[in-house]
Amino acid sequence: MVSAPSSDGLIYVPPGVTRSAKIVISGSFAVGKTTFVGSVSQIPPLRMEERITQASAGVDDLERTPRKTTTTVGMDFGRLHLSDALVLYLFGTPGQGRFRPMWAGLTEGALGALVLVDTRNLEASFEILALHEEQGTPYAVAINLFEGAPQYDLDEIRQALDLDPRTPLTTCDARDGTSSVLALITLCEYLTELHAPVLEPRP
Ligand SMILES: Nc1nc2c(ncn2[C@@H]2O[C@H](COP(=O)(O)OP(=O)(O)O)[C@@H](O)[C@H]2O)c(=O)[nH]1
Ligand SMILES: [Mg+2]
Repeated sequence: MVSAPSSDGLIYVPPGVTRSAKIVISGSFAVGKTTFVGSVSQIPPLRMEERITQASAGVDDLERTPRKTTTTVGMDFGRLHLSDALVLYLFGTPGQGRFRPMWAGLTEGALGALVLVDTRNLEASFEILALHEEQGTPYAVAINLFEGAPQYDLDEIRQALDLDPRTPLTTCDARDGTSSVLALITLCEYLTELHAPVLEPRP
């Protein structure tokens, strides 16, 4: 079902906005991508969710999130103003491999990606990280903290995911807007560093 923004509230981009960036929220199935986009978006998020049916039994792993009743079959879309002049457009990806053909389009033109990870299923993130590497999309990683999930030192997780030492690694609670915005800021700071002009020392 597609739910579009309602006609009230902050729908249009304010006139002072001069810069925008496309950011992708990615991660494996049921890691909290739709929840994340919903918690940070300042407009009612656009969602393309369908009810999970018997057809996904044995295909989509619902063991860790038994209350999950729908899954993203297109994308999530939200918008967030980081300042009066800068707006972020957030695109949440579907998690399952069968939606991979959509990836190229969804990530095209993205400045970077925030990869959500669940410590109960770290291996499921490998494919997503590899896809970003292949596409050359810079990314930061945020561990979405589920109750009862194993807790590891960030250094251990960095090692397990084989992350580059420069790749930012942080934690968040995707249900909490403030926590999610902090994770996005971690990504944006990294992207700013990547794009900062290298200052040559004066002769
Ligand atoms: N306990 C807990 N549940 C979460 C969190 N983030 C998402 N969920 C729940 O996990 C399920 C999957 O989240 P969803 O956003 O649909 O995952 P997606 O498949 O990555 O889009 C939903 O039932 C959410 O309510 C979190 O940080 N903590
Ligand atoms: Mg989703």
